[in-house]
Amino acid sequence: MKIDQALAESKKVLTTKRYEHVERVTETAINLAKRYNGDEYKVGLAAALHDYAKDMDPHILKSWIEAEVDLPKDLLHYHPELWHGPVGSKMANKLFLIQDQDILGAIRYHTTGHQLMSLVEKIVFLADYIEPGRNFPVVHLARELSEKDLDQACHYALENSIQFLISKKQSVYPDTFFAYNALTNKLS
Ligand code: DGI
Ligand code: FE
Ligand code: FE
Ligand code: FE
Repeated sequence: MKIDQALAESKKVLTTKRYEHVERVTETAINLAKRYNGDEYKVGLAAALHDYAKDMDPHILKSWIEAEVDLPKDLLHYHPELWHGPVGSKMANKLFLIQDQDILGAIRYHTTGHQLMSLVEKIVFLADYIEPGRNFPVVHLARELSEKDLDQACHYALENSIQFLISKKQSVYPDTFFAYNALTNKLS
């Protein structure tokens, strides 16, 4: 599948606003791949499909999580916002026949991260966080870090996401802590 085809598929199922975010994430991810010697095709394709399931009915997402043996059922005890990545990766596999584990992992883990992130996974995770349409307070430093050190930038994004969720008295999915801890250890 070509990146343009993947973008066209996302356009079919997303609101205009969400689709424009996907276009910006794709461009941001390809630029990060150039900087960090990542596979431009893999990050571009994963970014083009990362929010494929974002605007779908939570009942549909729930039924995919229940049906897919290798999707963790504990997701159902966390916020429905966390469901579109894992389900989107399954849809990319079943509907578009994508089999590359790096691409599928980047879609699956783009919201939470996970313990052992590949280069492609880190790039898509970070691109989603820093794309030019984002305007939360700490995004500026995240963008600066993204030009210097991919691990530090991902670590900063994870740290701020955890702090943000806690400040809102929301739960934090364990994979987010595993991703944060792994990079904390790697960077210290
Ligand atoms: O799909 P996007 O809006 O582009 O971005 P995303 O998939 O990274 O994040 C979707 C939302 O999920 C965002 O508002 C923050 C929230 N989120 C991320 N990690 C967690 C979380 N929400 C909860 N409750 N727990 C988490 O661990
Ligand atoms: Fe998302
Ligand atoms: Fe994200
Ligand atoms: Fe996104």
